[in-house]
Amino acid sequence: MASRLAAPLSGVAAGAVTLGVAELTAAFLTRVVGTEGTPSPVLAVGEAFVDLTPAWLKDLAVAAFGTSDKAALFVGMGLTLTVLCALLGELAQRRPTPGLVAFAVVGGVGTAAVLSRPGAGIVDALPTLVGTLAGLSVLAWLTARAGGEAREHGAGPTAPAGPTTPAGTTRRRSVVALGGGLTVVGLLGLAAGRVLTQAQAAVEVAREDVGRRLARVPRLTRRVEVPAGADFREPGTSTFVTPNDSFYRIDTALSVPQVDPATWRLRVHGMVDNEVEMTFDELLEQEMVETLATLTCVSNEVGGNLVGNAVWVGWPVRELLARAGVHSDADMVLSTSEDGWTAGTPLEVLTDDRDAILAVSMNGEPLPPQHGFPVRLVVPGLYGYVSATKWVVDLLVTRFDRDEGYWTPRGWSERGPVKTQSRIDVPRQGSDVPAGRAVIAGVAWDQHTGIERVEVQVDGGEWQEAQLALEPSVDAWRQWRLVWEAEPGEHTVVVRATNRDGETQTDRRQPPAPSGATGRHTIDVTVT
Ligand SMILES: Nc1nc2c(c(=O)[nH]1)N[C@H]1C(S)=C(S)[C@@H](COP(=O)(O)O)O[C@H]1N2
Ligand SMILES: [Mo]
Repeated sequence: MASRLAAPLSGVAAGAVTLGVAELTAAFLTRVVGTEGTPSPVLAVGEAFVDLTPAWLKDLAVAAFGTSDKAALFVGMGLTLTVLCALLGELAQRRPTPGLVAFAVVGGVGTAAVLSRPGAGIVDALPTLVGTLAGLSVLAWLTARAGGEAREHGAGPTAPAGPTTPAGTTRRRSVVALGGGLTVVGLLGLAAGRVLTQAQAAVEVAREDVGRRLARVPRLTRRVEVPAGADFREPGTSTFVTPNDSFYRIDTALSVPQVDPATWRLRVHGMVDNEVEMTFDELLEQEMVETLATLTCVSNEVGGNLVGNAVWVGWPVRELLARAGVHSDADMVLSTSEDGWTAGTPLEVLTDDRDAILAVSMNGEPLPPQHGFPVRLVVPGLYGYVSATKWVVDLLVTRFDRDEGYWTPRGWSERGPVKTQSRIDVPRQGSDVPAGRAVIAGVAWDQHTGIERVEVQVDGGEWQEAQLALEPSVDAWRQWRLVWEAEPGEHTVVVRATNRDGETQTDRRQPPAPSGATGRHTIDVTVT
């Protein structure tokens, strides 16, 4: 009796493994890679089915199942798929090749559903393809095990363990056990994948809601106006404000933390008079400021692109610390993210007059999930690793001799003030430049000190002062440009910046570790 189940169960196991592998891969795509479409075949097939359902049938379903119409849809899909897979298992047992082909066709239908979804790209098809391949292997393996060999050898007296022999029965029983086990594993994968993707979808909805609420933030004291003169718009250079989707991303999170603003809390504790706990709603009621700040990673190489400039909206951390009442012997705030990462920031930069903020918005929209939604720290003048905690949930007021941030025991400096830097954006390193009038341009930064002068040197000659763009904030980078009469031949171009304290960036080359790279960005170009 049990052995009768071998064939249908092989098909069902193959189906379950297909969906399990597909949903886990889909969760990886949505949460780690961040694709735009609907890479989940279960969701895509469900959505496509709803799209193809005539209106009257939809109305009927809603009338019959009410708000459970979606659950009913998925139950219906589940039953249909189970029956279909069982039949495919039977088919594969009798005629392996047509069985496997038919299974692949069903996988193809799932792939088509995924590709039919809005915003779908070719990568979105990957989970269904990988899943189908896994399912095909399971089907081929179980089918062969259950009796394929016997068929190949013919069921004569010499045939090893044919369908009717006792050995064949034993083997089919083992297929039932394996099939059952694989079905359970596949379904668990499916459930895990759905849970992971669902959290992401819920946060996307929450983020849209935050966007609507931010549009009417009641008390925004200062609004940033970026003057046109801050951006030379020189072709090939970075824009003054870095768009969110091209803003560099650095963090230790394998999958982007999904933090629901409704349950988000920020706790302030440690060396304070009163512990404070704050909800997201309470945070939005505070007097917000809008700031311009350039964020830099300590790992940025000279000339590198781990730097970006954005308009942020947030609440000054000093206000929150004042509310908590910081003890006079404290000198550090250890901020912790939802996923347990920490940064140790000197108390003084959080309490002086600079705009160190609990940011809720980046370039006019709620923080993108990968940049810390719903709340992150932005502290002008420090590298990100000691200040810019994304998904921040906890501020511990403490001392440097008691606590340390994530990167400190891993060989990076305890403190991370940014170093004066400048970068040549055009021409590119190694490029060909037509002879005649050319423009050399780029950016320079020394957050919270500001840039006073940028100079360019060609082939070891005189340092020539570059033209500077407007500087709407000393917390932001500054664009520069220089017109150059390029003469044919090989040329070396070097840039150096001087900050508003009159200090010129050093030419001494140092690697990023342990406290940020130094040296001057140098490029070689060929003028033709
Ligand atoms: N939670 C968390 N926040 C973090 C990090 C991290 O690993 N985890 N990395 C920091 C580092 S090293 C940098 S440079 C900035 C980068 O911020 P961005 O990804 O928004 O550009 O985030 C900081 N905040
Ligand atoms: Mo960083």
